[in-house]
Amino acid sequence: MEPKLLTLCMLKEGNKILLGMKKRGFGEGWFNGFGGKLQEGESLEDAAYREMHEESGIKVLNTSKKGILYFDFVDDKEKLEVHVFQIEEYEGKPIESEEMRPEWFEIDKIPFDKMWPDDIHWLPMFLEGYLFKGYFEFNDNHKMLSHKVKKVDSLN
Ligand code: 8OG
Repeated sequence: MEPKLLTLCMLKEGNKILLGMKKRGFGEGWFNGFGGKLQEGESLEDAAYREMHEESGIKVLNTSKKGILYFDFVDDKEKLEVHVFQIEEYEGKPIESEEMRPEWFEIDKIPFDKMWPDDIHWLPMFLEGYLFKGYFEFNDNHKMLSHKVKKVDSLN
């Protein structure tokens, strides 16, 4: 089965990172970056800009892609491919949306215990500026069964 394509936008500024408490749906109750599934005909970049704006009020002006996360949900055989973008330039201030409550965190106070369990394996690489690819297996209860993350020279 073809993986579903999703985006994830991370906004880091100085020693802070903007995360959102997901108020509903997939990942509810956890902090995360901002993003979601591609709509019909959308590019990854288009989807990243749209989702960031819808979920946080931030208007993205420029991004760079930093990583790809591959998820295999072994129980229902669903596969996800999440493209992780760093926001390089933006306008506006974060505002709460129906889906997300944004909050700035200091880098050394990232609430990994309230985030997807794979994040602790790749977010530090992102924060250090590396390009990375991650491979994860999950079961239906959002339990991580295996993980592998590597630094890469290119994302192609
Ligand atoms: O459209 P929806 O809100 O369901 O999109 C899910 C968002 O969550 C999307 O931005 C991709 C992101 N996401 C996953 N799995 C994981 C994960 O394991 N860790 C993180 N940090 N984000 C994830 O779908």
